[in-house]
Amino acid sequence: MKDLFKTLTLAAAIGISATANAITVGFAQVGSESGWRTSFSESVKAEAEKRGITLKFSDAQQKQENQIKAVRSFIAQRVDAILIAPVVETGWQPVLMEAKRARIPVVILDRNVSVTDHSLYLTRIAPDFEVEGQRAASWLTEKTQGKCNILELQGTVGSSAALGRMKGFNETIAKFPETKIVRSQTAEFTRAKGKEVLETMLKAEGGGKNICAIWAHNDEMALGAIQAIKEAGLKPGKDILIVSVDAVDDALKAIVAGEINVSVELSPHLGGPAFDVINEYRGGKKEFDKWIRMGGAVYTADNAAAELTKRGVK
Ligand code: GZL
Repeated sequence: MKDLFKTLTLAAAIGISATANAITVGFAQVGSESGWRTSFSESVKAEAEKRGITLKFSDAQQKQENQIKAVRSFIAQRVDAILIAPVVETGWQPVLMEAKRARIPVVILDRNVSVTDHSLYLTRIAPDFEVEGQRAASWLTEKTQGKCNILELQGTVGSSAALGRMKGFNETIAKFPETKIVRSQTAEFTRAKGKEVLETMLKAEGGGKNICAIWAHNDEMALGAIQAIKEAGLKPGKDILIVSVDAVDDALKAIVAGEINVSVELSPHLGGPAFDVINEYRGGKKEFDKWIRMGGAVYTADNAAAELTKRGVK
C-alpha cells in the first residue's frame, strides 16, 4: 500500500511539473497567401504538437490590424510567449511595448519589424532577403551574359521580404548596364495577382517578345506568370526565363518541367528554432543574437528533381 501511495505521489509530481512546464504560445501569422506560408504555419503547428506546447494560432489574412489585434488578445490571455511573422515592417512598436510591459517574451519570425528599441523582442529568426535577391540576379546575369529586359513581380509593399529581395537583386544587376527592369509592380505574393499583373505587363510590352525574364519575389507569383506567358503564346522558361524565391514543391515541379529556371530556397521550418529560444529564455538566458539566419539552396534544372525525391514528393 505504501509503495502504491509513493508511486501515485511521484506520478502526480511528474504530472504537475509537466503541466508547470507545459507552455502556451500565441502565433500571429501573416495569412495563407502562398504555399511557403502554409508550409511555415504547418511546420510551427507540428513542432508545437511534438513539444507539448499549446499554440494559439491567428491567420491575419495579410492585414496588420488583424495581427496587432491577435497580439493584444494573446497578451490578455497571459500566454507564455508570442511569435509574430510581421506582414510589414512598420507600426509594431506600440504593441511590442505592451507585450514587454506584460513581461511576455516575443520572437519575430520571417519578415522584420522596424523599431527603435530592439529589446522589444528576443530575436528574429529569418532568411537574408537581400542574399536571396542577389542569388536570383547572379544566376540570371550569368545565363544572359548581362543582357536582359526584366519584368518584376514584387511582393507585398513594405514587407521586408519584398524590400530586401529588390535591394539585393537591383544591386547585383547594377553591374550590367544592358540588364534592366523595364516594369515593376506588386502582385502581393499571390498566384492570382501574379497572373493578372503579368498579363497587363505583357500587353503593355507588345506581347512580350522583347522580354527576356520575369523576376518574381516568390514562387506563387512565378506560377501565375507561367499561365500568363502561355496565354500570350510564349514558352515560360524558354522564350521568357523565370527566376523566383521560396522553392516550394510546385515550383520545383515547374523547374523539372522547364517552366521556371531558378528558385532560391528559404526554409519554412522556423518553429523549432523559435521554441528553442523560448525554452532558453525560460531557462534563464536573457541575451540572444538579434538575428538567427536561416539559409537555403538554389534550385535549377540540375538539382530540382533530386530535391523533390528527397522531400518524398511525387
Ligand atoms: C519570405 C516570406 C514571403 C515568401 C512568400 O520569408 O515573408 O512571404 O517568400 C510569402 O511566399 O508570402
